[in-house]
Amino acid sequence: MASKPLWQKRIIHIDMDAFFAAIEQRDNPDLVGKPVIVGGAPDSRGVVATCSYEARKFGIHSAMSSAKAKRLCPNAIFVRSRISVYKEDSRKIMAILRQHTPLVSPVSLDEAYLNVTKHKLGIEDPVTIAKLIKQNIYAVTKLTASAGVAPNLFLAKVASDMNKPDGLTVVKPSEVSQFVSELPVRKIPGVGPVTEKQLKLLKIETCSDLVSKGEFFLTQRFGKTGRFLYARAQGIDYREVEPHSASKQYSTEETFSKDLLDLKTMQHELYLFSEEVFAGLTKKKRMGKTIVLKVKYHDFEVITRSKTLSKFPRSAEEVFKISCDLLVRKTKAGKKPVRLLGLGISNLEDLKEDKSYQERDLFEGIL
Ligand code: TTP
Ligand code: MG
Repeated sequence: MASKPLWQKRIIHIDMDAFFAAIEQRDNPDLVGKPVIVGGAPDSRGVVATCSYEARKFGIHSAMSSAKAKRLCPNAIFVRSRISVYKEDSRKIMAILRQHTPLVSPVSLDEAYLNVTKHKLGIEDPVTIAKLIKQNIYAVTKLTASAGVAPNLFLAKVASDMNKPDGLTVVKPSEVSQFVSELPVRKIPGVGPVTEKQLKLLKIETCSDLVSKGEFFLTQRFGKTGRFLYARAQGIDYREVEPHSASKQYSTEETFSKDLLDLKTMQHELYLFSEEVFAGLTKKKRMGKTIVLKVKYHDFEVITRSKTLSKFPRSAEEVFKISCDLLVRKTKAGKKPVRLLGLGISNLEDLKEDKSYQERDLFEGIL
């Protein structure tokens, strides 16, 4: 087949459309065609988990406060999350993906990467495979998915987002340069509003602008991130689809019924979170060296602060101490009211595969 040498690596990224909201519309025909918001009630302090495409026309999006969403669209129908139902659909979707290749890496409930370079049934054309997957998913769940087909994970992810809902976007190896050239920097996963703003000050708006600045300039300015941006801007991504990296972070968070100003109360919350996260991971026989603290202030500014240790944390107390240190030294907690606190451990690894940890565990009798 002529296309074979071109497609050295065939990656598909699948992302379900308006996942939670689409499930609610599927399960309740009265909601079809209407602005549906899944998440907290509008008279609570909750937020929008997601909303139907009909609601998005009003400017509503994930993480917006439900109260604001209600102001933007007074006729919107608010529905509470039914996580167990969404998890069951997710399980079915991931099982469908694994019918095509064992190399499936779920990123969240509704999103996964597949490496289909060697397809289980020998299908060579990745576009045919993506079409089949979308059909399979619809047949089983009655939900639509968007797919991106590309020679690497980055390009596949950007592509899947381009023609939502029910999209299928292909970036052939020969089209990579053209595809990235006019791509806004904000489309690079990892570039948020802050980085976007910094880049804009330097007159960098597209991937072409990044490339023309050169690697030296970008690394001088942004360190490791500069190198990362320079690679992505050329469409380069050497990451592999790792089937076991289902969850890279284990975390918990809470939106408080009243904003917190008192550090002691926040530390108490972090103590409970540390116990939950450490015990949860220990039970799963997984652990990570990066402790991540998330703070959302009363004005909805969200920050994350993290610390990476040289060894796995040994106890919930250790996680607690690090999170308190981050809270006190790296956030405005105590000075600015806090609406939400979250704590996670990331860069997770299987403990079974890490001998040093097992040895230390046995020695210290942790598990
Ligand atoms: P997304 O894939 O980001 O969003 P989506 O599937 O609703 O819409 P899109 O068509 O743009 O892909 O997230 C998947 C689900 O994760 C989403 O349905 C709800 C949940 N979610 C939250 O609960 N909170 C959030 O902030 C986000 C972004 C998603
Ligand atoms: Mg989605």
